[in-house]
Amino acid sequence: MTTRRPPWVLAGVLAGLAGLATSYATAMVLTIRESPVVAVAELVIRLTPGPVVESAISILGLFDKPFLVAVILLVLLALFALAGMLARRSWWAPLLVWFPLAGVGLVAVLVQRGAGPVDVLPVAVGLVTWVTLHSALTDALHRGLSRPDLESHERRVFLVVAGVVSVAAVGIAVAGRLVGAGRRHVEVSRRLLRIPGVTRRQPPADTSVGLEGIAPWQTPNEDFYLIDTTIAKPTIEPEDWSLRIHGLVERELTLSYSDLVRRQMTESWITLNCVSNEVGGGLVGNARWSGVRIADLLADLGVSDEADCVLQTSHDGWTCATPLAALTDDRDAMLAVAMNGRPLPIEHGFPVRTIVPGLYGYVSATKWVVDLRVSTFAESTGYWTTRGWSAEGPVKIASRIDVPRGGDEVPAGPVSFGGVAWHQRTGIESVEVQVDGGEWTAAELGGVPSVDTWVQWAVTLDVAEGDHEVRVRATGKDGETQTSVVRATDPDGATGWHAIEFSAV
Ligand SMILES: Nc1nc2c(c(=O)[nH]1)N[C@H]1C(S)=C(S)[C@@H](COP(=O)(O)O)O[C@H]1N2
Ligand SMILES: [Mo]
Repeated sequence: MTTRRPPWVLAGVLAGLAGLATSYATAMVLTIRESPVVAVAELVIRLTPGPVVESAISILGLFDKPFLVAVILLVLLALFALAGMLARRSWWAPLLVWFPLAGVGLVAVLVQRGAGPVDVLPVAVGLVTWVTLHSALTDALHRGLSRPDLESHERRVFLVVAGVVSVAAVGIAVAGRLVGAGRRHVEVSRRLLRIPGVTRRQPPADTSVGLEGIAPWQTPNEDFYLIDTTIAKPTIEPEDWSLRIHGLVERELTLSYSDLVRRQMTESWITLNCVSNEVGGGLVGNARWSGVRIADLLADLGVSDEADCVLQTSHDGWTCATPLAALTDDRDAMLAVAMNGRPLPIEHGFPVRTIVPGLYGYVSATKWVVDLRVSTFAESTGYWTTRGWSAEGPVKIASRIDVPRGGDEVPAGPVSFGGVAWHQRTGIESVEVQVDGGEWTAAELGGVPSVDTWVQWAVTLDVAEGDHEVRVRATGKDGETQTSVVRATDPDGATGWHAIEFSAV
């Protein structure tokens, strides 16, 4: 067997580059994200200690990320070459490169915010391309080398195949970029959008109780929970969006985006909840939403007395039926165009979504909304209600402990407890905590601009050395105290008191 290395290195590198090309093209066409290589760069940044990142940025300026991506590409090239050389020895040795690398890629795409199954595809497609081509090219080398007389012929064939693979890889990457350009352009449109009447505002100062570790009263867009059933997020240019309002109305209406934003803008702090939120869970957030009140729109259209709900449909075909009363009473139920003073992020429903204070998202908060049909519950059911969830979804009173975290060790003596509580449409009257089944103590409450947001709470209690359990319960302004009865999220929201264990030392 000849020991010439270059053909093996070339085979490995070509197969690897082809895999990178198909992986890049898949990411461009099917997702709104960058390629898995960029995901790996972001993971590296996340795992690198802050001071190191800062000094890298200060040395490299704005080029820190391109530099890191270039380093990762060089490492990949070396690994592709290594896999090629390993194939010279045995068929299985390249597995030692393929699988760890695929594993790193998978972890990197899956830890991205709001990652779903579609984000795995670029890694999978890239791996399959790489492994298939790698095997084909190195098989050809094995065959050629076992017949030395044919070497020059085999060599020519090999070089031709190598050339074709390189051209095809570049072609696939460029095509992916072009096909994906349309959906990517939406992010540019979104960033450039200035919506009249949308303002950015700090939360009122008194909303914070000033205890470190509690969820901030205003949830930043990039930390807001994400729930939807879509595989690839809809990407809709504002000028391509329209909303049809029809059904049991005297006259129907179709609104364009510019029709919508020309109307009176309402801005309101509203907490959004998922019915699947477990007691103590994080599927809840509070933001300042800007949009057009649905009650005003419907009032102009003459809603029939028979109607009791509005069936909402999103661009991706998701539906929900919302009680008409919640859309026509005095609450700020709106077609929202902005979240915390910025155009809605794509994953939160750009360009328009519905927000209804006091109802769980699954019956009200349609992202990418395109159709509102005024109807009756007898006639209309939504995506989750046909799957056994309750037709009406008022948000239940709830409270959560954010500090200390479960399992924390704190110094014995005065210990600060804090968290959030909410009872939308009603408001929170009091929050109490109890350590080890002892007395309930009332917490101090932060301020709130309306009954539709959560409230921060904090209290300091003396705690002796040892292991402890702390529980929390809230009471609404209607005098209703949160029930201790534990119920699952299915079919209409969890109940029970949040409790955590901690030790004082
Ligand atoms: N188009 C669409 N809208 C949707 C959903 C969905 O699956 N598809 N899920 C709903 C649910 S269950 C919730 S809790 C909220 C979550 O909104 P967020 O992802 O902006 O936090 O969106 C609602 N709107
Ligand atoms: Mo939800």
